[in-house]
Amino acid sequence: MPDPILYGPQFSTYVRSARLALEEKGIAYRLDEIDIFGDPKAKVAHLARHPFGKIPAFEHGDFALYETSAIMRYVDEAFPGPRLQPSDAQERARMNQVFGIIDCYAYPSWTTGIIIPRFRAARTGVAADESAIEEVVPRARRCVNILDKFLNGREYFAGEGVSLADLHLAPMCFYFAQLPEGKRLFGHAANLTRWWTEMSARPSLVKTTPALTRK
Ligand SMILES: N[C@@H](CCC(=O)N[C@@H](CS)C(=O)NCC(=O)O)C(=O)O
Repeated sequence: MPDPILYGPQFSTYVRSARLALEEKGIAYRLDEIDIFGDPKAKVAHLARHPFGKIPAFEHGDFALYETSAIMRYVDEAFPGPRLQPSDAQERARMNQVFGIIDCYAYPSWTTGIIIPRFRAARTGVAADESAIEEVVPRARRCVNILDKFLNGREYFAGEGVSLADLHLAPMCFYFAQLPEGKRLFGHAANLTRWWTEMSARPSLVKTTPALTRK
């Protein structure tokens, strides 16, 4: 079987989540940084891999997959290496719950509501819509507080070691913790701050640090 291929630019949080699973398992893979944001032809061609036009997409031989959580679970289950999902049913349920929180509540508030407008403003020089950002802050705060509570008295979100939940959340924290809103909210979340400090030092995170940083 050939090495798996992950499609998507390195700066994408979802692409990085899938990469982190591959890195933590110690799997050789190829990252194909298709430019769906800058190249209209690449965007159209990508629809053959992902009918919703999102990133990442994944291939392992003739097996093709999209949706980050499915890719991460497949990577954990199909390859040797450290297990990234707890065997205990309740711990695994907690991991799955954190996935739901990330995808349904944290991504829309942190990433769509704050990270993307702030980074776009830094790149283009056009001011962000501050009132739109302020409006989303309470939802972003709720996510921070809930995730912080989950880490009360424990090192990782689920199980004894790092799990897919930690690896899915970390890429978003990389961007959010650089921004004024993220700094402010993380300032009231000691568990999440401690967790993020430890996660950001892991070799898999260091190796996949996005080239895109805020000017
Ligand atoms: N449900 C998808 C969401 C992936 C997603 O939203 N990816 C973003 C980048 S981080 C994307 O493709 N954005 C491009 C767009 O929305 O056009 C998954 O879990 O993989």
